[in-house]
Amino acid sequence: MIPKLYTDKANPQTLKLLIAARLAGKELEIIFTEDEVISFLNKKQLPALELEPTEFLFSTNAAARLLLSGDVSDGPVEAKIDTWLEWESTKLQIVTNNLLALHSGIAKEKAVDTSDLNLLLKYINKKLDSKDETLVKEKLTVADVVVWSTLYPILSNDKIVKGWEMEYVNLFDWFKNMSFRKEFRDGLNQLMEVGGSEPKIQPNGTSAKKESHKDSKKDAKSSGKNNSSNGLPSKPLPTSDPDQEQTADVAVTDEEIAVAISSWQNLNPVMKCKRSHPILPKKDARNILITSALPYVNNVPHLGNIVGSTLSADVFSRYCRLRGYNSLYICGTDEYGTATETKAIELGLTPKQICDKFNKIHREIYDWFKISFDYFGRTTTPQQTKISQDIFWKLYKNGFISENTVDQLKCEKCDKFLADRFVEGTCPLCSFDDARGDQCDKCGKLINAVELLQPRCKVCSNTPVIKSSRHLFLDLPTLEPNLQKHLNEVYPDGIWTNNAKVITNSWLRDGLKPRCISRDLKWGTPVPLEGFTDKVFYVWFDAPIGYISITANYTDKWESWWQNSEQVKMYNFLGKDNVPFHSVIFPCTLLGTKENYTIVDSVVATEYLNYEDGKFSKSRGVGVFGDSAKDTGIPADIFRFYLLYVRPESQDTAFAWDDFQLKNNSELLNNIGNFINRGLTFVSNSFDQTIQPMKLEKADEIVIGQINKQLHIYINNMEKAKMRDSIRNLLSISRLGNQYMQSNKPWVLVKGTPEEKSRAGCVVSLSANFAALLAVLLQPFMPTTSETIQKQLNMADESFVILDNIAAYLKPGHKIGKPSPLFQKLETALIQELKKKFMPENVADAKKKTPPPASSSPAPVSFIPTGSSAAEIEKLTQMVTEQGLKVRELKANKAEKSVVDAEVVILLDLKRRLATLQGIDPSTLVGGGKKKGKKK
Ligand code: B3M
Ligand code: ZN
Repeated sequence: MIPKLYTDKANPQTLKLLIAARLAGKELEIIFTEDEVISFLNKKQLPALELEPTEFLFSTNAAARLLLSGDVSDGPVEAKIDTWLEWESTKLQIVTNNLLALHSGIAKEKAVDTSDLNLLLKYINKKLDSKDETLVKEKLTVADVVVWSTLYPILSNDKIVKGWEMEYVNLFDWFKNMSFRKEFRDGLNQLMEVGGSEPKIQPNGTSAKKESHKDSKKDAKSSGKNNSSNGLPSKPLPTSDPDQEQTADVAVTDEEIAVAISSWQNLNPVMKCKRSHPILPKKDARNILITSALPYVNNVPHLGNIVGSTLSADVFSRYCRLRGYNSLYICGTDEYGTATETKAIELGLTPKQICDKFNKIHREIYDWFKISFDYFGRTTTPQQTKISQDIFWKLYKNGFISENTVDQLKCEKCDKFLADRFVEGTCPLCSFDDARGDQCDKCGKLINAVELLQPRCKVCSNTPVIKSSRHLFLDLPTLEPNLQKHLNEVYPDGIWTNNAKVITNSWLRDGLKPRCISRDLKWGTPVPLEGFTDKVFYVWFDAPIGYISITANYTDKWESWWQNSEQVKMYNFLGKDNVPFHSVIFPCTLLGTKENYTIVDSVVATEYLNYEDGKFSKSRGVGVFGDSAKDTGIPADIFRFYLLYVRPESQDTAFAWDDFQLKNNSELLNNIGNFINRGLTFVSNSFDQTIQPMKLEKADEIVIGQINKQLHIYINNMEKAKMRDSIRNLLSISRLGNQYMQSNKPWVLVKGTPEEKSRAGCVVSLSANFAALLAVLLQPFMPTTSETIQKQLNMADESFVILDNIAAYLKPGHKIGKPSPLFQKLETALIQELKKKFMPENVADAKKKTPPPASSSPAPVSFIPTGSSAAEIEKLTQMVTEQGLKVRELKANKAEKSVVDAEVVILLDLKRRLATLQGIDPSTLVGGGKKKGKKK
């Protein structure tokens, strides 16, 4: 039978079961029994879970665990879960129940003693690491469900929780993380439904009527009323995932409002420090050195590469600048090594030509994406040779370099030592004859290339011979204690994503081994030691030194950044596969010099971004690569926004076109775009483009308080490089703004009495100010859009700054510029075409089913901002020409029809846009490429 859950009104214990069932994907039949006992029981004990007829479970912890039992864990995990469950039922529940009873009974003025609870909260906070997402490491378990459910009534009640967020940072991080989970929110909604009348979180996509403006007083009243039985406050959570919630309620206390109003009235947003190159560390400043992994020159980066390193670092770096920190963002191409040599052979170019070619490609891509490096260099420079060799000599003189003989396969025909991936052969274990140089794909055995039977050179199929070669090794085992000491120092204050810590710790747990740092290659930094001068440094020894040499090419005072560990904090942004080189090997290299090198303080690593249901693949043409993103005609800002919205922070995520379209149309167009444009148009049309006096009423003060609270959370998230969360905070601010406009109806007021008209002036001027705040907060994510808003608001550059609290950016009397729409709708036709274009295999399948797109398909969106200029026309003309060429080339090469069609749709769209700009009726255009009406 489907288990039956008997429950009464809004019982937090029931919440555990509702969430557990959702997590387990199990169905429950819910039976609401107001105050009746279950017939055959002689006392009321709810909730109760009836598993089989008359077989009841009354312990909610046991029941929750049972529901989740599909999820079997190993012994140690089970033991930890036990400990949490017991702690929750014997300690936490007792304290929270008492507290809630007291809180609903006691007069408002009297403060309730929370010291018992504080001890317990402190305990959880201590148990959680700053990067832990769950109570039992690395896994969501019933412990999270149970503890969260019991804490929910307390932690979501702002009357009780005051300033605790700052005190129990880890606890609140965990609490909010859980609150973002769909199962938790849905469980909560269901509980509210059982509880009856209270406002509930809107499920995704419904158009249920929203209350236009909810102030904190109203919240307090309603929760007081409904709290009698269990004290479960029924307001939405303090931070919200817009996926789940379409209203933007933020409860604020009177104190929070007071702080916000005072800063609103007194703060003057002015940027104090001006940036001028070269940027050097300053005494008493927050000196932040930011790097993003140096991309190899054998490939064009795809959207996953971009979000993981350069884009993430860019957002952080832009944020630092807006906060007035003294930051420097360094990157460049990683040009040495086998990968470059191989690419050169493939393209018939010299390695140097490859480097030049790809350095340029990378630059252009990052330019287009508006990645604002302070300096973008490359590793093949004299500085690199000098600094790498210098570091090597220091390691050598300090005794951290040893020598050893290594057996390697050499292809005599190619005159090359073969890296593992250049050999194939027969597996020595299972005799599979297509084993790779590092692993057999049939039996899974890890192979040392020299063990392969009948090895073949992958390039020429010749049989390589075993040659021994002397190599240099970095003595990581001896350096390990120094590294451990450094990590212990930087872990607590730095930003170490969970994956960065887990990977680093697992290297240390296994014990470090000596690492070979030389290679028998030509394309690299020469090893300067006698006897090894025919070799180069291993690219992973050399590449991170690139950060230093690139800085040295930026400023000859590079040591002030790199040999200044007291004053400089270094943040590395990268994908998780690069973690050990940044957290173990490079730090050991620098520690081994025994000089005052700046060693990483923060490793911010992303998980992987997938493309739709699979992986990006250049060879199969799957996914959007940096150079093709711009050919879509969609502005870089939209890509930036979406990539950061789905940034793979704690798990792999995916770039999906349907979702991309949805987020553009809902969050950008309907939320932010709508809010900003509405407010500004009002100021423009009804108030002569002039900001009006703002005499704050209670409703204004509340919304300022609410927005200030979101600003705090935004800053807090950004400081931890949780960009994905920050985006949600700024979307909440916009939602609050929309609600504020909606409930104050300036369009009605403006037609009323003089007082009403001046009230309208206040409302729209406040909204314009919120737009100004949004412009600033949006800048790290969408720099071009931010600049457009800045222009529309006519905001001075030096007022573009993020302060600790909200401020009035636009004062009464300020004249704004000319508003125009910020975003364009993404039409389904275009999205469908792009899907096909970037998923060739599917094109083949789809071709059979769907008729090819004709020129009559709905007009794809125009992304050229309204208001034409000669420059835009020129740009579009060029795009039309290029796209036309592309189509002709495809046709000439007899490309598949659907591929050609996809490009034709883009061509037509470009032509249509050009026609619009030139004032020609686009419907008069003929089909792309078809020589209709044109005679030769
Ligand atoms: N070039 C690997 C990569 O592009 C490598 C990073 C070097 S960071 C110093 O993924
Ligand atoms: Zn060969």
